[in-house]
Amino acid sequence: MLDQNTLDKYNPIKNKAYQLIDDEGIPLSKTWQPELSDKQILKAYEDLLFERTADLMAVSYQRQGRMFTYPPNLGQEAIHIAAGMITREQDWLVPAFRELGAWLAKGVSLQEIFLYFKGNEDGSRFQKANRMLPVSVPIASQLVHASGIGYAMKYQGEKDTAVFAYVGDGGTSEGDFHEALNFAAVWDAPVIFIVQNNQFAISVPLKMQTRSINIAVKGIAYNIPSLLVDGNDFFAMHDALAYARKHAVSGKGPFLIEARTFRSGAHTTSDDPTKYRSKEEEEAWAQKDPLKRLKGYILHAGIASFDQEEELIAQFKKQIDQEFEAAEKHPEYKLDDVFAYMYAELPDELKRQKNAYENFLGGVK
Ligand SMILES: Cc1ncc(C[n+]2csc(CCOP(=O)(O)OP(=O)(O)O)c2C)c(N)n1
Ligand SMILES: [Mg+2]
Repeated sequence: MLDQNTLDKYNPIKNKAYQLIDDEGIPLSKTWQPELSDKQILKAYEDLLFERTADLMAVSYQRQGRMFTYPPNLGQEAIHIAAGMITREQDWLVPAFRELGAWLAKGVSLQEIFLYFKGNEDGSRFQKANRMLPVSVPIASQLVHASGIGYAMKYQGEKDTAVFAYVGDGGTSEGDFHEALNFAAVWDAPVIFIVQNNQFAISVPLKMQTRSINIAVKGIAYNIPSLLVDGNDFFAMHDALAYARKHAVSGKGPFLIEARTFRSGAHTTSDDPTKYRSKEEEEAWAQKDPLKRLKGYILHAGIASFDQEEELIAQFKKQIDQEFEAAEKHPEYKLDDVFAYMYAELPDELKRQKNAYENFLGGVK
């Protein structure tokens, strides 16, 4: 488990990422032992594999014209599975839009996720997930909500409750990021800011996003304990998040984790990354793939042999297909619903927009 000494050793100003296993999954220290049981580690691996399978299938549903859009999670799964294991029922999850495994762990169904990306707002009406906000597309806007929720939890005297708030590297250039950090720090709000630094904001590389040596140093400026972590190292992420939650719920205020990772897929299904990044860069990061590394550790530690992996993937695919088919059978929402809930009587301008849209759809409601 992380401690203050380790935090000092990894002061973000030193620009060294906290890491426990190498690219092959071999522990960097001979004396290090995971704090998780073999069973928990294997479960984490299967969750990671499930997220990857569902994510790849989501891209293929979109390619088949069965879903409008989708932001791939490929390569970032260790962050989501580790965070899912640390997040408790009573904790809040404040998402951006690229944390699939963390949403599933909170109790969101794949059917809801597919509905959302099919453009049906029922996908945001989570039936089981407790204390989770809907996906936030306006970049970084969710962070001010997260700090507000953290403040409210503290004000209401809720114990043992933290807010897990996600943002991308690009989002750290938004004013909302800085306002949220400042507010949470000043009010000791129990917020864990998880910055998924996947090296790109659509086509803008990190070096054009900031002159800071990393993103974690920005937390230090607000006097928020902050740690740069190898986001493709499941164990390092689990350790950092466990520490961050302990810190937040102890009343010491927020914590920031910069999870250094790589968006191995496209930004969304409307993007073509070959236009702005090189094969070499993609291949270098493929060596650090989180699934490959966790599998390497499991083999090295003799926990499992993976003889049944193909069967497991086939079973996952069947389950994912069933969820997608259920989303396809879900009633479509009506155009009226888009306009219905804000006003008792629709203002003229919205009447005009609704009319124009009805005409555009050729009278289809
Ligand atoms: C306020 C705002 N500006 C611009 C956009 C368009 N946009 C959508 S995603 C994105 C890039 C986000 O990059 P990052 O924060 O690194 O997250 P990532 O997509 O890499 O996970 C932009 C600019 C938006 N959704 N909201
Ligand atoms: Mg990014």
